[in-house]
Amino acid sequence: MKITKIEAIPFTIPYRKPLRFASGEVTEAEHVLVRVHTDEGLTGTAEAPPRPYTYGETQASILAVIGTVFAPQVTGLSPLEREQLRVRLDRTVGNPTAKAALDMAVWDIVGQATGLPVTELLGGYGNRMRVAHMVGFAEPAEMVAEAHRVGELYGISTFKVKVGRRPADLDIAACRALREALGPGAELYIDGNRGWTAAEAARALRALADLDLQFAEELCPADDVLGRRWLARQSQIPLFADESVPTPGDVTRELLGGAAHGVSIKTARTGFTGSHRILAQCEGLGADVVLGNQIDGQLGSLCSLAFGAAFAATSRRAGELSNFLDMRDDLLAEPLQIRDGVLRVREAPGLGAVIDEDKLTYYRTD
Ligand code: MUC
Ligand code: MG
Repeated sequence: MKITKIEAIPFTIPYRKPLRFASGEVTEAEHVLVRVHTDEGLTGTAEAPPRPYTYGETQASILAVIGTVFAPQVTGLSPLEREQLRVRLDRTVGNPTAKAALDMAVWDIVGQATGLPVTELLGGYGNRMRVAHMVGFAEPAEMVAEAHRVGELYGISTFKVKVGRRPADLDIAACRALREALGPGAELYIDGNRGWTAAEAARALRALADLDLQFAEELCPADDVLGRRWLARQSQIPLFADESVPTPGDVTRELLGGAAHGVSIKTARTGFTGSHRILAQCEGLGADVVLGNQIDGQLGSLCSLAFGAAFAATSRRAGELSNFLDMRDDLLAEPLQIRDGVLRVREAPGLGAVIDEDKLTYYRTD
């Protein structure tokens, strides 16, 4: 089987309510649908979410790099030549979500060709993930109302609280209000998206010390090399690296440099192939992991779920799999359903992603 054509289709779906965090905000999903076609009639599907404030990619840059650089390099390869695919894509630096979407679409083809779900091909550990929900910036009472709503509707009891505002007092008040409202049974952790200096983060962590937070993600920028190490040495809870670890080399630097204790693995950033490598790297170094979310739509969340459920380490914690709930609509013909705080892997071969072609026609912007 040979790859014959790559399609990169821009689409825009509005959000019900914006998601706000320290490095930016999302008001509409301006993503790119990636389709990899083969000479045997199989088509692999994935999506790339542009995050200019995290990786420098835009919708236009993803279309350009796939259309002009990656498609010519990849066309003609067999979908089984995934290491060739990786090596060819890595001739270009950066562009993580464009590369990841191609990698995942190719895995989708391999699953369809073998008649097996991607989760089974990757690791086959389980068939479900507990779901964690991200609570974006708002007044504390609104953040509590959001957590209650999501808890009641979907049975979710793990929340990632966005922090990193200045001064930190509003975030501290929000975390305190969430803990009081949700009680001791809820799992809470925070994500600063690089919003604080190490000194601000240290003060905030002291003020939050009695809230039983599970861990804290990316409180200050990766370039604050000494500050992050200083913070990690004194923190009473583990510090997780997210946007500072787009590559295995970055993971090594953050973990061995003593700036982080754990890593957020995002399939939107490292695909299935790269995410598996980073997971093995973390296990080898004895570092914790969490399955993160790049503010994915349902297709991206389906990919995260397929990966997260495939391995014991990513299944241990709740995975961030609910950002799509903020979108007004989606491209998947059969929507993802979170029940009792859990998402179940599809049993279909590959990813089990069927695109609603009418919706694609409506939301595509090319
Ligand atoms: C997250 O975990 O940080 C927000 C920015 C980004 O790069 O990802 C999201 C969620
Ligand atoms: Mg993060």
